[in-house]
Amino acid sequence: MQEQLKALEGEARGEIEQAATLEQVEELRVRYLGRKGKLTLILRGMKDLPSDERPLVGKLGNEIRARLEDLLQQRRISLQESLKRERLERERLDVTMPGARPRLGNKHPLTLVLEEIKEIFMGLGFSVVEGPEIETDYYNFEALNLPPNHPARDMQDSFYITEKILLRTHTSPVQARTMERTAPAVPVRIICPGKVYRRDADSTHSPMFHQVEGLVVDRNVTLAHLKGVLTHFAREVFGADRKVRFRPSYFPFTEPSAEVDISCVICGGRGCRVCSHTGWLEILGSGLVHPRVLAMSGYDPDKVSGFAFGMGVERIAMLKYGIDDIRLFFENNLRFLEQFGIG
Ligand code: 2NM
Repeated sequence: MQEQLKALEGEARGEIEQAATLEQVEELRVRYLGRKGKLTLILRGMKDLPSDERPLVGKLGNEIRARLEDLLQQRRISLQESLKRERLERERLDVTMPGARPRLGNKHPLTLVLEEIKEIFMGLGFSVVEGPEIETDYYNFEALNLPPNHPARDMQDSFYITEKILLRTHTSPVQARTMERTAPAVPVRIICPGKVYRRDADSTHSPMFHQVEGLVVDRNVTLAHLKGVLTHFAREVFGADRKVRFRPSYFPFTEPSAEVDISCVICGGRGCRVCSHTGWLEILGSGLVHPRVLAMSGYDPDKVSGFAFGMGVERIAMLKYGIDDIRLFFENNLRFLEQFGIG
């Protein structure tokens, strides 16, 4: 029986040393030391031994059990350690590796054009003034001499919130508010950039778009000042070799009024599809501030005069960059947006 026990220990040692997983170690524990295991099975035979041999065999059995349990535990520890080592090796992280650089973005084309416009006028002594996008009909229409029958006053053409409140259709109300605050003091030299809203949508009109309007009020302001400032502006944005033309027009808030055209950026004035074979491109509207507008804002039109102008930022950007659909500005398509300047 002692021989049997020693043989069993040898067999178990061999197998435990070969065990390659924790599951196999557990299987071996059950097979050798479990309640129905091989050691238990052999020790059951003790009842047939002479009583003086039993203590010795019992002691040997206990010793073998203790040694095998020890061996199983060592095997478990060494397997756990090698598993841990493998996992650490697999998940090894080189903390000296350079990080993933986030892609540097670029400014929206409208931001670039807006910044350029502001720089030009700031260089001429204008300040930038902003105001509310939600306006009263007084500042959006009445203070600007827009007659009650003007199409912009129609529900069909503007976004009304109540009978008296609407989304501004131009940034002129900021200028009316500024004149009202400043009068009778002069000079006023401001540009007013911002979002404006009109019920209109096609390839050249968006229900929200951006405007920059400008205003100068001072003593003895004339059409010559208007022409000088706007010619300088047109040539700064579109090139020093542009021809600039002032074409008579009509706005309720200016008298006289003029559209400002530049020689076509595509054909140079010979005529092409972009300029509808006229050789000219309209870039903005302008005029001398109507005496009634000055008077409503608190100025004496016999003492001061002014000129004003307004342009669509999207239109300027489309002409400058050769963009043929205004919706491209608002679709967040990176293939479009990434084509314009950096930083
Ligand atoms: C334009 C064209 C002409 C304009 C007039 C005024 C104000 F407030 F002084 F009356 N602000 N902007 C103006 C004049 C705007 O946009 C095409």
